[in-house]
Amino acid sequence: MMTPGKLITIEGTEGAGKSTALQFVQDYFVKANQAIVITREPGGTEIAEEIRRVLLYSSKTEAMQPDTELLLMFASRAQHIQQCIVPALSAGTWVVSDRYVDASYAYQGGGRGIDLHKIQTLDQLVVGKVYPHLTLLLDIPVELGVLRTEKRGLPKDRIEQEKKEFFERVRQVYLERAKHDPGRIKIIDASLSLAEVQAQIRSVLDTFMAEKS
Ligand code: T5A
Repeated sequence: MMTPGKLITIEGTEGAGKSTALQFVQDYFVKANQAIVITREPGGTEIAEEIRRVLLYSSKTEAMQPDTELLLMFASRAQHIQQCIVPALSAGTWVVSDRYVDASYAYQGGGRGIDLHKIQTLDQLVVGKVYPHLTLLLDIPVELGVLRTEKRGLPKDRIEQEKKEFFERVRQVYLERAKHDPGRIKIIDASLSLAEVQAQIRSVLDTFMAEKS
């Protein structure tokens, strides 16, 4: 019987360097001859990407309600899991996702202040057992992350326009989740130089690969 693939997720606050880390992780697995699918949330399939556009770039002037945001995140996740993640894992392919369910706890729970039980209910309903085997949490002081995104000079999406306090709460929830699940969530100090960040990621992946083989 085919050995199911592993699900690896990358998380962090804005400008922590997830996209940059993702490229490194992809190169790592190519060198290791490990077949992977790279994906992201919200998004990752055609329909989930449509939901992403509503979530991040809707041009409507009315404010999106926190519950709407939460449900759309999980709607896009349901599509992503069933259309992309589960088929890949079942075929023995590893999946690396730029954000996943921890982001809903951090952003909708921490940032927006939505009750934890609501998120847990959706988590059980939508994610169930399709939980990451490994999560790289790129941790960075909020101000430094913002500075990095500003340097990049791209327009801000709806969530990126939130205040510093919002992202402080997001960061705290991520760190709390890492504290409660240290076996899965590995904190990477993302405030360091690119080479140092990559060295930390390599070390975590080396350990993960050794444990899985
Ligand atoms: N969301 C998502 C929720 O609210 N709930 C959910 O459930 C989910 C799944 C998605 C948004 O949706 C929210 C969270 C987000 O707000 P996204 O596509 O994940 O958005 O994008 P962002 O989080 O906004 O990510 P960014 O693209 O802004 O930042 P990255 O990818 O973390 O950062 P990156 O790699 O582009 O790096 C930023 C800059 O820093 C430089 C890079 O070159 C780049 O210019 N950099 C470094 N500079 C110095 N030293 C280093 N070590 C560096 N690493 C990178």
